Amino acid sequence: SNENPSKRGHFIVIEGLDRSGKTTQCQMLCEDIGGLDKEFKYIKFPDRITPTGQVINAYLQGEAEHSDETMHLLFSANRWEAVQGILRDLKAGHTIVVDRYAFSGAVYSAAKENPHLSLEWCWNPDIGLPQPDLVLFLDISSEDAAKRGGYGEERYEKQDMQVKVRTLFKRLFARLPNLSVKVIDAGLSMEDVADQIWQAYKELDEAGSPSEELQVLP
Ligand code: FDM
Repeated sequence: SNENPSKRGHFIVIEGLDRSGKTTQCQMLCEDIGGLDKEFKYIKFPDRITPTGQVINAYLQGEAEHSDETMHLLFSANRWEAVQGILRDLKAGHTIVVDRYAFSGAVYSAAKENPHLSLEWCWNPDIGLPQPDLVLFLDISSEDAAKRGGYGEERYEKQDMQVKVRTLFKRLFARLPNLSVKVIDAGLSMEDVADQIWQAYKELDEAGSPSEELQVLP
């Protein structure tokens, strides 16, 4: 149980391409955190349940068309509407594991064939969101990702898009020097990836509690 209930939880984000194993790894990490008798929450963006999330879901499934700019701002709003809950849970001492966040938000939009959506423009609406204590980037080549049973039917699950997304993730992380990013080779076995994630979690946990005051995305 929580030895010091006044300490806030850790805020951990897992990012990566489609088929990098993100969702499985989030689940495994949550199970391991729960196994330590610690409280945790799992969040996935986009959250397809909320009103913005329902529009996003219809768009991703090809059932609705909206401008690139509109969609970009809806993905961001879908995060902003979760902020109060995130802050409340962290304060209550719960660790939060997030499946995709502002980093996916910026790079998937910036990967589109639309000159208006520069990486900088795409990053802007997420400035000020709570900054994760740790970002785990599950890195995999688009070829290896595609070998895992092929991409699905959703809008962005195409190889040329995935190639651009991977390059943009690296460019974005390079622009955020104060962010703690750990790159993990997601081409390894599920167990090896999980081990590396667990190692990174323990380092974060043992480094003492994160600063009480959460940073925000710059
Ligand atoms: N995606 C995800 C975005 O384009 N912007 C965002 O802000 C987020 C969070 O939505 F192709 C893309 C990434 C992916 C699609 O994600 C759905 P999941 O993880 O497959 O549900």
